[in-house]
Amino acid sequence: MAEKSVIDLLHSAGHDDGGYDESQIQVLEGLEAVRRRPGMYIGSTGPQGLHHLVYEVVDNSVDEAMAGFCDHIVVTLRGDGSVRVWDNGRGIPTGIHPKVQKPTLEVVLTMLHAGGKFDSKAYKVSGGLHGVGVSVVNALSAWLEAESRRDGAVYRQRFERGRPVTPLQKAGSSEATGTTITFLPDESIFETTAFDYETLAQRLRELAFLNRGLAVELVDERTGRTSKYRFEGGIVSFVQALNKGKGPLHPQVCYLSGQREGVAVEAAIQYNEGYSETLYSFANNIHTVEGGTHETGFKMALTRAVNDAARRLGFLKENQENLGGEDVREGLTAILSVRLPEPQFEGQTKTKLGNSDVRATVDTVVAEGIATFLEENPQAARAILEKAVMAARAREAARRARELTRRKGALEVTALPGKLTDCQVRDPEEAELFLVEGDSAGGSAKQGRDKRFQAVLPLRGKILNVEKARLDKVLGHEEIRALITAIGTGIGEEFDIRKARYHRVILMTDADVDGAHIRTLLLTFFFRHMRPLIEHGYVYVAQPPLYRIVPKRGKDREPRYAYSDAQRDRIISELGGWEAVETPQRYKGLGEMDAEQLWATTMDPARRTLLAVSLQDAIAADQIFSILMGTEVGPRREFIQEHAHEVQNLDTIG
Ligand code: 0RA
Repeated sequence: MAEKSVIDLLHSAGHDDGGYDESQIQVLEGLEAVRRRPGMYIGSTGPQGLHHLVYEVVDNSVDEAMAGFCDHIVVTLRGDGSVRVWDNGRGIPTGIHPKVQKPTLEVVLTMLHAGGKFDSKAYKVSGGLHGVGVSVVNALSAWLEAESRRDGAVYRQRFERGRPVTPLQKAGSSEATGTTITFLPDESIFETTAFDYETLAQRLRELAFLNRGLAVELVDERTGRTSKYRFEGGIVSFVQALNKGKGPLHPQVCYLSGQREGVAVEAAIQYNEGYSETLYSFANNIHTVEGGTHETGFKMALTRAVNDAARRLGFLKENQENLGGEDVREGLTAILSVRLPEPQFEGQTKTKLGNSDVRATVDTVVAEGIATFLEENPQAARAILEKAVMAARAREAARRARELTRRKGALEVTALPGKLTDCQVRDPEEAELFLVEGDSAGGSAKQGRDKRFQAVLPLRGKILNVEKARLDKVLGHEEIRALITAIGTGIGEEFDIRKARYHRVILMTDADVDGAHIRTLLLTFFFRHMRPLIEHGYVYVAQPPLYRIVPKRGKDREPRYAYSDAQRDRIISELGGWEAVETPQRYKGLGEMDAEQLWATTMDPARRTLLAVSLQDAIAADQIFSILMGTEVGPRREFIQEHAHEVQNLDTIG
């Protein structure tokens, strides 16, 4: 294989079998391979792939922090579109590499290395999208400048499209150590090169939570905005932040940690008064959205430890059944973080940990930690056990209720809700369901749609407050029942993705605060009760236009539609300025569009833009929702005051 790894080179310094020329060819072939098939290395060339460039560089700095040599990272978004990642680690080594006969810094930045067991760093990631190496970032950048502060000096080297354009040069002296990487993503490779502050801030905050004491800053020189994260409590602070506004059931967070067979395990647990489960797991700082062996071990240990305590303290009598896993996770907020030398990432999105021995290791550490916590905190133990016993009862009641409705449903002629205007095709792959806010927009959508493959379900009034309602109550709500029946998958334990009647479920709400609210409600519902629907990429948000602009004269009086203020201004200037157009119509709601306009702007697959909802979007919605609807008034007031000026931003997803 042409893409020989740097590890091989670093580890085989003794026996020379190639030399300068061969390694030079490898460099060029390696860079070309990355530029030819960027998706193979960073997942995509869309916004996600673009942001991965930053994560890749930051991961290297975090590795330095995990090794104990770095406690500060600064990411700067610069006015020219470039990004700078600064750290106070050891600095990239600059000495001549014995094998390649070039400075190690140049080797690190130009040679592909397979999956990152680079210089046997203990916890470097070996799968997934992270850990591909800074050389990939270099290959995909129009230019990159690397600076290393080490051994009393500052060294610099510049690259263009991955190739060195200067040699490594000493550029001054410095007593400090660390690395600064500045790069401009290549716009001939990426669909978009605009970095999103929120996206980066979210990930950097997560890294700060996962690495206790590490200071991580984000500076946006384009806007002057800055954020700084540093958590003395680490994942304990993470759990407290997640439970903010959700009414913690016990004041102390259960924190446990341990190391066995080369795997470091850390978990923080706190229950709240709500009914949903929030368990975020990480392996080597990567969010394992699809779970995996560490999560399985955690859940098994939690179930066993809670049942043991319930028996011991008399919450379960001898003749009573054990509490189920779902019962002991009702109202649970937990972070599980594991670190291991060679993680295997599997699953559709490579976010499922596959190392089979990790399950037992996590199980042992977690079971012991929870047992100790429950013994040492009897009040917390009582609150948790009471809640789990209640959950078991409610689940049993819900099961009976479901059985009743199922029997009733079987006798009815048609199971589909009356409000649903279905499409003709039966192939879910082709079929789309529009969830439309309000009856008048629902009417336009029904008229405007392509009835062959587009179905419409209008949603009216206030959809229930899913936050406060248990699953059995949620089921009792008519709007939600119609939604569940239309989608066809069922919910909760009985959810079956194969029964989905549509592979596109499209939220179509007004571009105002109420619309954003309904969207938040629906996303929260999907997140909590139909999560695989989001994970499979079946949930979308429609993008209705904000303006309609009609040219005054000329042959072409076709109306133009603008989806933002900036686009409105651009269109008007293209048409010849404000004189050349009628007063632009600002749409306040979907209801102002007639059927044809709705079709042309928002529903026609050839002309519309749909935003795919990611799990990250849904998690964000869930958090906004908890704060807006939660039982505690304090955080809600704070949130509204803090964000009142950003309502525009709240309205955009993706
Ligand atoms: C290679 C070896 C060592 C550290 C690094 C690279 C390194 C890379 C980056 C990228 C951004 N920040 C970074 N910090 C360090 C090990 C250092 C040693 O052994 O002295």
